[in-house]
Amino acid sequence: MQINKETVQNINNDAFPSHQRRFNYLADEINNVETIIQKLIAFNIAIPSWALGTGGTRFGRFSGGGEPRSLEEKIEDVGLIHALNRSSNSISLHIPWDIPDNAPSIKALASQLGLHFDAVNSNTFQDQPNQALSYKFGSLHHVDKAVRQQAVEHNIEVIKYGEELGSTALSVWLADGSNFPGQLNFRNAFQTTLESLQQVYAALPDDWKIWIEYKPYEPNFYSTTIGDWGQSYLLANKLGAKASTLVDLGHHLPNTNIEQIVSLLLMEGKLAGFHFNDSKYGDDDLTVGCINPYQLYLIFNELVEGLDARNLNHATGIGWMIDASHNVKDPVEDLLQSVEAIKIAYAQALLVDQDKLKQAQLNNDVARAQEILQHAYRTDVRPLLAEARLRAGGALQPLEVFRSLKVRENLIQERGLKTVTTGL
Ligand code: LRH
Ligand code: MN
Ligand code: MN
Repeated sequence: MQINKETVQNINNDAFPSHQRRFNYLADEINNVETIIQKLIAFNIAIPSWALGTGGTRFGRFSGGGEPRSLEEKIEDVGLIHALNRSSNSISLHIPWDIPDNAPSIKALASQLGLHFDAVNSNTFQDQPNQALSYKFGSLHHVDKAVRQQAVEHNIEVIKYGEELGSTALSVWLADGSNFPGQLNFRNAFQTTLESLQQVYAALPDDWKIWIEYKPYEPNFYSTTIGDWGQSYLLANKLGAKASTLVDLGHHLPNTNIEQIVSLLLMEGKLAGFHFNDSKYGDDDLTVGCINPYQLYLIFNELVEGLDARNLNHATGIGWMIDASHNVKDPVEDLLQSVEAIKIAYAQALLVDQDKLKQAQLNNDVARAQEILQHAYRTDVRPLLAEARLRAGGALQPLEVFRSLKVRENLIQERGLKTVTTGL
């Protein structure tokens, strides 16, 4: 199924008068509204191929039906999301959950839908059928050199796939760690990880980057070899200019000040990008902004301030990606909500009067500084997002259009009710 522009426009016409009232009211209050809208139009967030189906938990999985059964169908689903929100123009593949064997036709399908390929992700946290050696005790840090070599070769293979598709970044997340005290020599594990990553780094094409994700626990519950941003940053520094640290919002211990981490990584030129999601307890992979939207906004405030300070373009140079998993919601609806939440946080951060904030900070005027931040956060910026979508040819109300066009019902007709997809 595809959604064409005319259909979306016709539905927009009905919603337009009420949108216009809301937009005019808000636009009156903002002096740089045009600049903000242009920034919102330019801002896209990559969709992970593994989030287009129902993930489930280790206790069970309840298929929602009509889920993509192949890479082509995953790309089609991202095409649907992008047709509705005009803010999801790329897909991030996870190999071997996705095997892009026929790159030219995969690329053609994507570009026909206005999509390109974001970072490619390697997978050395699971054993695959026909794999010679097991990752049960780790991959890039394994005590056995042969296992490390196998994992290095897998990463190099992923780069090759990515090159054929036009990706320019390899995203690496390792499950490597230990479950019990004494199981592992921390320094050896870190050192072997570095040496393995150096081999992968050496295979990166000139214009490529390697993004190193960290996570404090799970699936290992005593230690993780790249457990926090310090360990990732250390590796990225030792590797070189093409390496940087990827921040998955769910990969922190409770109450970690993520915005401060973001600000320092950005300052050091070592912020690779994000895996956006939200969580209450651990790596819950919930819809972005559903639990702690204020934290998300504070992260974007650091980004806006920090990127401006370094004169960087917000739309490029940093990996903006969702990493979520769905148990009870329609994956496409969930992803539409996540993209909306990210753009809301971005728009609110763009409203912050950075000059006044700096002044308040210099005066140690704590209440004023807090007021400035909270004023922007408490502004309902949704009409700005809707206006940006309208101008970009998307839907004023993406979720409503998804439902009114009965997209899921159509996908179930096409693909069946009991579908199994690869991924989380
Ligand atoms: C690990 C992780 C990592 C994987 C993805 C499937 O928790 O966040 O990014 O690649 O989940
Ligand atoms: Mn992640
Ligand atoms: Mn995760």
